[in-house]
Amino acid sequence: MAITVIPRGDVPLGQEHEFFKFVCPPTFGGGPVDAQPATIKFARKLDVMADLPLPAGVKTYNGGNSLRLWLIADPNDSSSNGATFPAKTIRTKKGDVVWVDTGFSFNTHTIHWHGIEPTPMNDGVGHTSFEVSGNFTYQFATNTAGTYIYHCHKNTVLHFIMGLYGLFVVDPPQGPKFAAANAPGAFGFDPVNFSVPIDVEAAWVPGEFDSIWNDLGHNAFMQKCDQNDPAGAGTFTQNGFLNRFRPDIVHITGVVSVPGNPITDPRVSVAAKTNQNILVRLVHAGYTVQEYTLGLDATVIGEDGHPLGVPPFDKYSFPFVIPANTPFRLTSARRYDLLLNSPNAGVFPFQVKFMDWINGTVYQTAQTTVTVV
Ligand SMILES: [Cu+2]
Repeated sequence: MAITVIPRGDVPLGQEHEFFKFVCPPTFGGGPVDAQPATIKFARKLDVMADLPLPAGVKTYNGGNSLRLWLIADPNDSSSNGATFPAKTIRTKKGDVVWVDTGFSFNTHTIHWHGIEPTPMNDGVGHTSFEVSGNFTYQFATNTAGTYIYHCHKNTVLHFIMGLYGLFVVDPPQGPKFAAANAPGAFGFDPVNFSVPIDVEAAWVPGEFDSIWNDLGHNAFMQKCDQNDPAGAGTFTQNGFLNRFRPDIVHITGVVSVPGNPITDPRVSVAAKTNQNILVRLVHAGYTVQEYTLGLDATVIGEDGHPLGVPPFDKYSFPFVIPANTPFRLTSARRYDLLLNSPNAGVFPFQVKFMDWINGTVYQTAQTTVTVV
């Protein structure tokens, strides 16, 4: 398949300064900036290369049977190098001060803590702070219970799609068997702590690959970084095709979908009993518009890392119900915390349509199920 290289547009005269922040992030490393005592510590390592085998019936654009991924590993986990896709979930409690000792063994990278809102020095957005070479200890507080993601933010469109991301969960103070929620009269709601108990927890993280991108190097199409000519044409992102995203392989939580076959892998399909509280953390990890349809009523109790209707913001939001079989959509990096509870046994389908973000073309559809017995 021929790839059309898209020429970079000219920077309009007089607007050069608006692009200055995208010029040449410096590199930096070391311990935490303005260190505070940590209440919890993690370690992560970037990037570990691994091949994701493709199931029968799925191939790359040139007939390959696997995708080369760049992964975030946990160096303290000896199983399979600690490298998984998506990366291992980081889990803290509301009120924690978190240190993440991060080592970068290849190229430069960052980790962006999406939605957690650390200080700029700790937020891993290279173009507003620095890219890390060697190692850096990120430090931040997790003050709001909810669902987040962490991901590399260097040459972001490419490094994200190549696999450099994972889930980040902030539990309410009572711990991981609870979700922050405002649900009077339902789900075993605790009006003192504004929480509900969780019997079964799952994560649906639908994402996409454009397998043509799989052949690219870490710095593909990045600017040439001439510090002495910050407004020169060569200093901006170069001609390329990272703005031409045509996903040909899709997955839910790292399990590649075979078109027409619902995913049965227990990392994705959900099993519960009648009247149990099921919390599904639905995380959009791609660049399409994703349209979801679930065969059960779902109460959205949290959105983009914020519990709905929970003080101190209870005046401004409230949980809402998405009725069964009603399509709903999310866009890149958005998250819904879905609370399910079925009084009836059954196998309930969940479907994701991956749609072009400009013209709505459906590239693929992935399915899995919630089985209630
Ligand atoms: Cu990276």
